[in-house]
Amino acid sequence: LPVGERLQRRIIDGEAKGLEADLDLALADKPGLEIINTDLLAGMKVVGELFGSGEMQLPFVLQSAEVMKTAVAYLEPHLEKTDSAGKGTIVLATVKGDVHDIGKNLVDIILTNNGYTVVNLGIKQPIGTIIDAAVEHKADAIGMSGLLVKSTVVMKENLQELNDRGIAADFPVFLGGAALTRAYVEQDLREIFAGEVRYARDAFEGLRLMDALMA
Ligand code: B1M
Repeated sequence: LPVGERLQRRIIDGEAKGLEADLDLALADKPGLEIINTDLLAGMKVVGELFGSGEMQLPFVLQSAEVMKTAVAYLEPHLEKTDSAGKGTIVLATVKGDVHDIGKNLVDIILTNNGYTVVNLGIKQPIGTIIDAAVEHKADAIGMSGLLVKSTVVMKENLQELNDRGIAADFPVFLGGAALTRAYVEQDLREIFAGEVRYARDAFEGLRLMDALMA
């Protein structure tokens, strides 16, 4: 198999043995970010499909996720970085009840490499903790991630909490994760939120939103 397909296979099979050698081979051919966006994410997509159709059990999904994380960590030093720093601060979290963090951590890497300070709170974060961190760090924005359908409801409640505390206008909110749609965020949620809320389809849209905000 060509190395790209081999990497995809490693994610699907949760096979970490020989991973770094394959990543080195792939790096000789294309930039780290492209390896993540093509080969690795293609593998995770298949994992999601197999899990969704009942052909793959949860412990194997977890193994795949671990290999994905190992691969991203290995590639991180090879990712393009800008020299600029201190462009702005974002508090980032996976919302309450949700453990999915691979996408959130990609957003962290991309923003950090592009000069932003990211306060990454981790997974299953209640809105109170997110708000406290945003206030403490004088954040320019709050980013919430969530992959479960129920997380879309949590995000709505979180926006309502920002409204209720009278601080919606202080923190523009960016939302991302597989269960969201642009219409849900930028129509339904925008209607109930007293501040600015935007949808980010992927980590790069997250970066574009931060760049636009800080411009
Ligand atoms: Co879970 N899981 N999972 N899972 N899992 C999904 C989300 C699911 C769609 C799978 C499926 O059924 N096909 C399904 C949700 C269904 C639903 O809600 N309707 C599901 C389920 C059901 C569950 C459990 C409930 C299973 C169970 O226990 N029975 C459980 C949930 C536990 C919980 O959260 N309370 C669970 C657990 C797990 C694992 C722990 C095994 C593992 C997560 C490991 C980890 O993250 N550390 C896992 C995985 C790996 C997945 C799938 C297969 C892959 C997710 C992933 O990492 N994708 C996933 C299938 C899918 O998404 N289709 C699935 C790669 C990642 C890079 O993409 O996170 O979408 P993503 O990020 C993207 C964009 O969304 C965006 O940028 C990234 C790309 O650049 N983005 C942002 C994300 N956040 C952003 C924030 C931003 C901007 C952009 O700004 C703030």
